Amino acid sequence: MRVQVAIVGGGPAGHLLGQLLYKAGIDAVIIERQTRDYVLGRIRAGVLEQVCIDLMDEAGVGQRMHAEGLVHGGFDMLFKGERHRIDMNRLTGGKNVMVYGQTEVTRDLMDARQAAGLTTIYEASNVTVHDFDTDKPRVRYEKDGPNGKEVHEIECDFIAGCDGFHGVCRASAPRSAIREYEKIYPFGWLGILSDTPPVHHELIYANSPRGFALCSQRSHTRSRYYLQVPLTDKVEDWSDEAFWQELRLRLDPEARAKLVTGPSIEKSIAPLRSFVTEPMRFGRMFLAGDAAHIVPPTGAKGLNLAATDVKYLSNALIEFYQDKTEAGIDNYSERCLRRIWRAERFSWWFTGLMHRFPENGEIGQKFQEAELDYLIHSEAGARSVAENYVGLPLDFGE
Ligand code: RFL
Ligand code: PHB
Repeated sequence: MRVQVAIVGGGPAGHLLGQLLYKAGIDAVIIERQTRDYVLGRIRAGVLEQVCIDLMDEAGVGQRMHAEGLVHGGFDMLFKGERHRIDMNRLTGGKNVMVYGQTEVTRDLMDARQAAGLTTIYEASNVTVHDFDTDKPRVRYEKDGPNGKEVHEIECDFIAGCDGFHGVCRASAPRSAIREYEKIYPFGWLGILSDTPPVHHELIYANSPRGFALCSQRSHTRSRYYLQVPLTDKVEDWSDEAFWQELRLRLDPEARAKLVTGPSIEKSIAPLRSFVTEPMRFGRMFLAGDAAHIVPPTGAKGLNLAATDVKYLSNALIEFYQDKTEAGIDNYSERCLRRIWRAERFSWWFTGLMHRFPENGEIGQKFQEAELDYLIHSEAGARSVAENYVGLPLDFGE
């Protein structure tokens, strides 16, 4: 098979790129290790920034998102037993975010791809990338045949590494050309999804003496909650009842009274990490999304960053094919990384503000409380949180 762009990874980044390239008449194939159902079964992001909403529209898949997504103009921060609202909409001059799950984003993109008759190769095993230091890169994978091990090869002009943190593309970049920055946090997030009405119409980020908690949602009838837990905890050790009990203890009396509990339909623990790869281009292979960077989920930035990488990459590829210029390609890494570091900084800072760090002692906690007090009671402080939470525009700083 020969295509212009071989996209490794069929998560939200790979699928959005596929759709934006298709709209521009560029021929691409997606090679995904898992099945479609497996990809859709991963419960992850829930909050879309305006730039991500705009990109869904540009990709022609925004219809269901606008019908079912919930527009939020603010969120609550809970500390010392009291809730304080960050009025994002007012503080940013009218900007909002949208609650619409990553699963739904991916499903809409997959459906559009299928309707357009575009090729996605699911269950491709042993994917390898080759010759991206030449102008004839290749992607190989195994599938079909007597034991599923028949080798297939795709020739292309470019490889897009949209294969997430554990993917093959970043791992194949020459070690001498890559620099990685990493911070691992000493706790994880235990998440639960349940078909119960959300405890509040907006999100609640809670800093409690028992650890961080987040009350999020997917719809008026489906809730998503998270608890800060030690990395040593196992998901099997947490019964639904134990989860709800602990969540109640981390909320304020009003939320505690309103909380509706029910059986979990998904429960998992995610470790928290800050991670950035520099650069994001190696010859004719580009990294985008979680393949290049990870943020702790506190700032709700991961999916949004993946979407903006993809926008910059599709623009660069469109310029290459239509205007015969490599300027966008040459600029890709630098352009993405500036935005990425801004989101990394915010996500790291917000994580530090909201979680318990026993190793920082009582004074660490006092500093945290003082900072929260400042942010809530200073217009400038609250605006800084709001501005970062709603996200940067695509052309920021230009
Ligand atoms: P993904 O989603 O990991 O998709 C990568 C795809 O590549 C496939 N793959 C391979 N395919 C072929 N060959 C290989 N060798 C392959 N190796 C891997 C995988 O099967 C997969 O299908 O990366 P992508 O597309 O870059 O998307 C990134 C987002 O998934 C991620 O940043 C967000 O989920 C992060 N995130 C959040 N982001 C937000 O913007 N807002 C949020 O509210 C938010 N909440 C969250 C989150 C992530 C969380 N977890 C579990 C880490 C909440 C949580 C709990
Ligand atoms: C979610 O709904 O999964 C979610 C929302 C906000 C975050 C992280 C995750 O900051």
